[in-house]
Amino acid sequence: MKLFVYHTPELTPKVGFPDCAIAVDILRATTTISTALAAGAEAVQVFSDLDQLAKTSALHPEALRLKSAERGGTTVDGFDLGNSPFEYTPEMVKGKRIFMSTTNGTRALQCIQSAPIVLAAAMINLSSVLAYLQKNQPPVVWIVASGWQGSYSLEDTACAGAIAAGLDWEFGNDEAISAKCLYQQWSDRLEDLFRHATHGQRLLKLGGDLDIAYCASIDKVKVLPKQISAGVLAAGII
Ligand code: 3SL
Repeated sequence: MKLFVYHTPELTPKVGFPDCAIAVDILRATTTISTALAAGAEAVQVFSDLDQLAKTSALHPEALRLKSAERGGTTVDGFDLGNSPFEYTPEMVKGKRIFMSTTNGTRALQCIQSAPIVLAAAMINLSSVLAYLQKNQPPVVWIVASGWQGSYSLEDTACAGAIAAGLDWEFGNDEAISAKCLYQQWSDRLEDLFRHATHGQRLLKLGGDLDIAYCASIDKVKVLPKQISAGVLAAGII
């Protein structure tokens, strides 16, 4: 089994998809998607484009849909939800489909949606992702970090490293080795690391202190966000 890590969607190869591709956007999209599915959302459907989101969600029964959009860390006007995982309570999301667009995370998911297996990983569902990979042993796995508007992000790489550290697999590229080293260096201080990161700093300015603590916590939920059709993630079997 071989593990590759890519720091941004832009750095991810556009051809030759792996057996399994995993999107990571710790702050906060993949943490929020995991939270929503663990809280009983029917599915999360991701979009990079807000007009497309509006058109597709309009075809879904109104009582069973929620529209969620974040840009620059804040909720987009006119949407039901932003990107804080604390908004995705069972009372709010149970049985609903969430039509979601975020600055970077949903772009990472869209960039890998042609892979045969697509997962979303976060620290809060780390063991679920590891259990799936250990059980199914996909020969080639890519972890695609969302980064921030095309540049590297510390927190996504740390999560990629946590996955690498939990598997005894061959490394496919240097990024995978460095991600594992980063995680091992900070594994007992992940919340501190996330607060140092540029996106952590941005979220702190927006009042996201509790979000960072939650996003840094390991195994809060037992859920595996898995793509069931292009861009649609539901809770998969672990
Ligand atoms: O970039 C993203 O997709 C978001 O997760 C960013 S934020 O944490 O909601 O600001």
